Amino acid sequence: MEVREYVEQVQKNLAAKDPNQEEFLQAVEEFLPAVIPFLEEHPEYVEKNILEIILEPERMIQFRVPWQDDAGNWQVNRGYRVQFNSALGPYKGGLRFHPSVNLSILKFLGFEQIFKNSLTDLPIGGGKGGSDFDPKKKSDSEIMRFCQSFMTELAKHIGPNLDVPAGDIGVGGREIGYLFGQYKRLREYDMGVLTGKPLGFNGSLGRTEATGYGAVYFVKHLLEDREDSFEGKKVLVSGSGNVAIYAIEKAHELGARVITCSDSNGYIYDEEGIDLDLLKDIKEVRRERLTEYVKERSSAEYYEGSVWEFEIDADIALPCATQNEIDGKKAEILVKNGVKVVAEGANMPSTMDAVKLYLEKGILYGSGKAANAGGVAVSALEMSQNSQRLAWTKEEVDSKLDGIMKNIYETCRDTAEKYAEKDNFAAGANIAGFEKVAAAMLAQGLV
Ligand code: NDP
Ligand code: 2IT
Repeated sequence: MEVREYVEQVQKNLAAKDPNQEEFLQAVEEFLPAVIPFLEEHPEYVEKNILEIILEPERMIQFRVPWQDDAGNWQVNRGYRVQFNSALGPYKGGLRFHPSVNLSILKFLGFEQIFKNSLTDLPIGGGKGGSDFDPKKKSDSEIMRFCQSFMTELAKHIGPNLDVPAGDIGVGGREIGYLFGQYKRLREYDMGVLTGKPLGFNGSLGRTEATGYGAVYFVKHLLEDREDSFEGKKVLVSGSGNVAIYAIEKAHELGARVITCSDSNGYIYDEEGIDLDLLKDIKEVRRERLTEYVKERSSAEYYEGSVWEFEIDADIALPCATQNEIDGKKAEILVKNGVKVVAEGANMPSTMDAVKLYLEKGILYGSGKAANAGGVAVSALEMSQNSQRLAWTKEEVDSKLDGIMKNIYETCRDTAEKYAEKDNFAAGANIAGFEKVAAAMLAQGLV
């Protein structure tokens, strides 16, 4: 059978099995065509039906999370962990707490995590988990009780050599702290069971910053390759959470001016550049909405809706909020705005139509599994430090992160040239990520 026919058949079989898993099907549809040229050179993988095997998570866990709110009412949420692939190491990937969480979203995230983790060249498999719990407007005690109940079940399924969760949307240092405390009560003080731990108890310096910094480092290396830099560039950022904040911080440090950030209600346009101290205070300390920002900053304007509908000249776009925030129409606005580089701090923020347009228009595009790999890479460095019972300095971690992002950029670039076309970094990421995982799976007997 022709490789293309095989790939189409695999896609059809999956769509028939999981017709309602829209996001998962989207992530697969973006991935599979990219690996065709690689498979054509490696027929042994097609003979062994590697694609259908890799699309099936090794294990999925779903559980009940009952918890009591401050008014004394009992509530219940769904908890999940998708243990997708352990060819390269223990399952590794974040936990997302957001009302939209379902199996489709977690399977898309877990699937992409396999190849992202492979690109880091560190010994980590792929997984993802979370809950449809909505952390907004919850008290600190409610968050704690929820985390304790969630971990009471999850603890049965994770461990430093089995599965090592971390944060994602709605899960940061506070939540990881509560989750860790509960794991410790139930099992033992095993610091390697979670990453993104607070600095006071075996977290890694630089993990909080890693995803945002990493996305900017990815672009930095891409620009350096063209004898260009961030200096003087105008940057559009979406989101105002962990990834967005540290992408803004590093972009400013490298001489750019970030003029937007957003949340799920609206966005800020700050012509003078985002005031990061104010943003951090509002989001990290006070945990308030972005509308607070304009009250305290005279150069800023607030608009409802999506930042990607904003018409303004800019050079670089860093989507750092959530999946499918940029569709074809919004991508057209980016093109009109004059954006030349899109690098994804978020996971799958661009729809297939948007990606198609980037490639058509020659926009340099770093897909999430390459551009946002810095977070999980520093998570893996946290695991190394925990195993050694040693803590590295912030400079050591940061220089390793920069090196890893450089390597990821170059791998995407070189693999694209070898198998796809020049500057198709997304294809390069898919192929290079897949190559290592597929080889390991084959060598391990396709288990
Ligand atoms: P946070 O919870 O810290 O922040 C999420 C941000 O995105 C908030 O500003 C939030 O706004 C916004 N957002 C969330 N959902 C939506 C939505 N449906 N529509 C519009 N805006 C939305 O999460 P992170 O910063 O950690 O994660 C952001 C993205 O980066 C996600 O795609 C995540 O998977 C990805 N990522 C995260 C990594 C990490 O280390 N944390 C690593 C790699 C990728 P609001 O407050 O209104 O909800
Ligand atoms: O999407 C991601 O890579 C993350 N949320 C980080 C995962 C991790 O294990 O640090």
